[in-house]
Amino acid sequence: DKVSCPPKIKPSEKCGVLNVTKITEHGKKVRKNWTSSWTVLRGSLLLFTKSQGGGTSWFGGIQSKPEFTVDLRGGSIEWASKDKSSKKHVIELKTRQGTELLIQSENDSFVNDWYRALTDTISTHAWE
Ligand code: I3S
Repeated sequence: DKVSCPPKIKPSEKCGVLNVTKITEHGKKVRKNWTSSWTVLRGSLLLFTKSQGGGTSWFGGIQSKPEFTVDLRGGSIEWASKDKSSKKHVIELKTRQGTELLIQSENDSFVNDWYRALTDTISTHAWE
């Protein structure tokens, strides 16, 4: 699970490979599509790029062209209930824009770190 962050990442940013799927987009339910994504937390933004070659190599794509980005300002997170996914360690993230994501990893301490980082980010930017 030890993967290094891309060279251009700043110390204030957090990155890692997570399994991600949208479940709702603009308030409408969408079909799940779990993908392994390079994820970078940058300020109040969470950026995702599809990881390549099994998720341990870095291709620099996220710096220039993230596959999608969500703004955490005004969002909320919680641990997903069992009916949301059969997977373990699943975070449910809801954005103010009406996008809902599930974020998961088999590594529970890794997911706990992300949960904490996302919670901190949401509360830090609560009044923006
Ligand atoms: O919530 P669901 O519909 O049971 O989610 C599962 C499906 O999306 C399934 O895909 P298809 O129904 O397109 O074959 C995925 O392969 C599963 O991973 C989804 O469930 P989990 O429990 O893994 O989130």
